[in-house]
Amino acid sequence: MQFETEPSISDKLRRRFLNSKRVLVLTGAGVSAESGVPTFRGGGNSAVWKGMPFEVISSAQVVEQDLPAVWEWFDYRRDLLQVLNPNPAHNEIATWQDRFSEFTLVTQNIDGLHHKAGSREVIELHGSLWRVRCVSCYARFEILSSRPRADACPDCGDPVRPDVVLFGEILPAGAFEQAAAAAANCELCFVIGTSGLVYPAAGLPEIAHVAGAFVCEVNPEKTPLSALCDELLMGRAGEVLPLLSRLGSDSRTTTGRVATRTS
Ligand code: BJW
Repeated sequence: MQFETEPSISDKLRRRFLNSKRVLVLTGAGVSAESGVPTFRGGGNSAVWKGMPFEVISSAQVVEQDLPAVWEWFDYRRDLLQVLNPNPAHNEIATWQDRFSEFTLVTQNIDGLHHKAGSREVIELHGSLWRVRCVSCYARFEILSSRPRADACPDCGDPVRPDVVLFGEILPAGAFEQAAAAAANCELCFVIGTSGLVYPAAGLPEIAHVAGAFVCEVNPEKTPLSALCDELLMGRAGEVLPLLSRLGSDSRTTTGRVATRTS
């Protein structure tokens, strides 16, 4: 889909953006799309690996049955990522941590691009492609690009696996609870580049909405979460988010195409 005009930003969102202190951002694969990272549900064949859809290769069952195949898939993706860089959306979000006094960034992404853009204290709900964990003692280790990845746990010698959360697996201890507490406490919540299909992450905007926050979705497509949002900024994150930071220096609202619901 082409967006030839900038999405408009309502006065309500503008006021919230300029005055809120407690802000939560939830990101998904779409925030990294403009960096060249394939999305999961964006169509095409990008999420198919040797004929296996990602729901199969990224499942707890395959880790148990064929760990080498899982490593092949994750090593391949890490090699692709090594040369990719944050885009204007990651960079914009990184500036927000100093703009709002209580800022929480929650991501479903495992690509590490928020960190690379300078974001600190990112809640990574689905783990990281840049870490391994031991299948037995659960020790975690960073993967350094300068060294070959470890096959065995340096502590106990058992095999290691990617430190990511696959379908049917539980999230890292405390991660969702911390994100849910921030969602329940925020005044403004951005939902950026996620299809809103995978739980429990997709439950966070609803927690924020029920607690009275203004919820704004940034996505070129509508999602199942759109209906609960107060405002939809329909466009690519790397183009839309920089418009928000310009609000402080521009008292006008922008005009153009947007689907806006006021509450
Ligand atoms: C742009 C853009 C641009 C494009 N700018 N936007 C409640 C109800 C039903 C089921 C469940 C439930 N609770 C739990 C479940 C089960 C399951 C689940 O949710 N299933 C559903 C699919 C039905 N959840 C789990 O299993 C979770 N575990 C769990 O709940 O544990 C407790 C439990 C255990 C056992 C039984 C029951 C409960 C774990 C979920 C782990 C998800 N893992 C993955 C793989 C990670 C590793 C890997 O990378 O291989 O995480 S799946 C995949 O989906 C990945 C993503 O993080 C996740 C979300 O995808 P995301 O980010 O939304 O991306 P896409 O591609 O779907 O969407 C991209 C969006 O961007 C689109 O909307 C585009 O339009 C947009 N876009 N370009 C802005 N430029």
